[in-house]
Amino acid sequence: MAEKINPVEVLVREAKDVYRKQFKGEPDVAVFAPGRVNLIGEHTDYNDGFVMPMALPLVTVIVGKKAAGEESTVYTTSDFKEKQVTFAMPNQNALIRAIPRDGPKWSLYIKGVIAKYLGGLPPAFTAVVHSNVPLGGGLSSSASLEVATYIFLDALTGDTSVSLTEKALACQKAEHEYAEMPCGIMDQFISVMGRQGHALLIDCRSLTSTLIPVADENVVFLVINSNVKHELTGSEYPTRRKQCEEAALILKKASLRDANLEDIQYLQSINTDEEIVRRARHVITEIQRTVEAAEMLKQMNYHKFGLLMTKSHLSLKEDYNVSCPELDELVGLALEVDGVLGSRMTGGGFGGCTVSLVYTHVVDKVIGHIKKNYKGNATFYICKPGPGASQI
Ligand code: GAF
Repeated sequence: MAEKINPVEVLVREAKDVYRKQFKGEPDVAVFAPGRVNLIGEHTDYNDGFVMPMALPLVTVIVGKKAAGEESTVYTTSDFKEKQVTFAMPNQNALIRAIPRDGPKWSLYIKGVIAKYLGGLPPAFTAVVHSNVPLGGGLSSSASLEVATYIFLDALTGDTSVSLTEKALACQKAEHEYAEMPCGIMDQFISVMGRQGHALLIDCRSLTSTLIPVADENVVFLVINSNVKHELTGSEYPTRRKQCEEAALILKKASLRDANLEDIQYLQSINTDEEIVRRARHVITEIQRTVEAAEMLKQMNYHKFGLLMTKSHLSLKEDYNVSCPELDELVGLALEVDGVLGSRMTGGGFGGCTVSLVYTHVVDKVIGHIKKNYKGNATFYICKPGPGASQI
């Protein structure tokens, strides 16, 4: 009843078939980069806090090869109106390595990464992009496209000089400047650094991370796509970032990472805008929950881990106001089933997915219960942590 997730090899085979049709040749490079589900630590990355995502077995694949001349052509198998773009590559003589920010939105992620690539001047190429990460579903389809592009360029240039962290930062810059989304570092970082069978606790201040095994067959993470996307994400995300910066400024802290619960009392005592106080309270408590949750996962204390997930959802709903009726409904329905240890929205919010920690033996029951009662049309993914991006 859950979606069947095709292995990377199948996606690569499909992408190669499309390439042969589109470009009448044989691609000689194939790469993939995963989407992610964030288990806990939401809206904390741009506050220098902790996050704990895992890489998904849902991935973006790019196949292709170098092309003669100075123009690259990319074809996407995703269901977009404009499926193919051709654009001039930056050339040796260009003072600034910029590519015009035009064309369909999906192409901006690719152009942005070419512009921010750190491994030398990339050659022109032809490529096919093929992905099974649901678009706009809060599972980082865009970061997986950026990171896949970066790894694809590495394969073309042969560069090995750039660290994984620098690659993630370059992809984040691409998203800031080309997609104009002021995201944190979580999505690009996990797509680059993910490890099979592990969640990753990321310290978004020091950009260091700790792998935590998730290998117990008795539990699974069930990702449920609400299949709704409210158009608020674009405008509300930068607003949340500004509100957090405002709270930190009032508290004279470098970021909310440095604040604690006493600071919330202080904000209240000086009559700070009530919304700002709630935003700060979410971030401060979420950072604490994430650190505690990492410890619980290490100890395989799923009961406490699940409770922290559910608390995280409530905080995102009540204090951060980034949930929506569909996500609340999915979390509520999941928690009605015995054997569901915790449930929360995941990603930026206003639609997209929830993630629930579920005993393996009840997962079909949870899916059945939600199919029967959810007012919308949900999609289900039973997810084990997959590997980070690489060439195949
Ligand atoms: C989006 C952003 F891209 C991430 O950086 C992160 O802030 C997330 O929303 C919320 O936790 O996915």
